[in-house]
Amino acid sequence: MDTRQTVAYIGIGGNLGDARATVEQAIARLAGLPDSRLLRTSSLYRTAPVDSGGDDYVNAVSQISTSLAPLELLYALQRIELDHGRERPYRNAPRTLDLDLLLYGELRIDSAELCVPHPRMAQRAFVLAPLLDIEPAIDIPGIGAAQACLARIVDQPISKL
Ligand code: A4P
Ligand code: MG
Repeated sequence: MDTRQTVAYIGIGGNLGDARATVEQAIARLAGLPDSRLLRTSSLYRTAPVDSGGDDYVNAVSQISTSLAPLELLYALQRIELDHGRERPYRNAPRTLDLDLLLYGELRIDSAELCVPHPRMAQRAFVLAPLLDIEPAIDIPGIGAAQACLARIVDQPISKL
């Protein structure tokens, strides 16, 4: 088994049903990921939908240390989504639970199944604000300081729960 540990960041979001409870359960599931350790989780945020409809979302970001390969981690996240009744009727549909692999160390991946850093994270306050809670000086590989990305965003209402 490859025991090298990589620090990865997971974006958590939901806007159907009791989204706060779902996000809290998802964080508990992240703590149980195989070959991984949950290091830190941001505050929870209430956020207005971006490119999406329905109720406000609850969003958070978790930092893990893992020896899972990126695709293994993605599949484990998709398993947790499915266990929360996630359906995918159309792109950006309201969802009980969305788990996105935001960052996997310094790695940059651009495949059909997986793009890391997550391609839209630098334009989204609901990702950047919780990420910066955990790691205020973090850089997004290929893009730059997350703090500078957040400073450029306007009109994405977000508040701590
Ligand atoms: N995929 C590729 N790269 C990744 C990655 N880094 N992490 C592929 C996760 N998945 C990745 O995702 C579609 C496919 O993307 C997957 O099969 C995987 O192979 P999905 O979760 O089924 O579909 P989606 O969520 O509709 O698309 P996506 O791209 O995850 O949407 P976004 O961009 O994440 O946007 N507004 C607020 N306020 N809060 C939110 O959380 N979320 C979205 C979803 C829109 N608006 C939002 C929020
Ligand atoms: Mg997703």
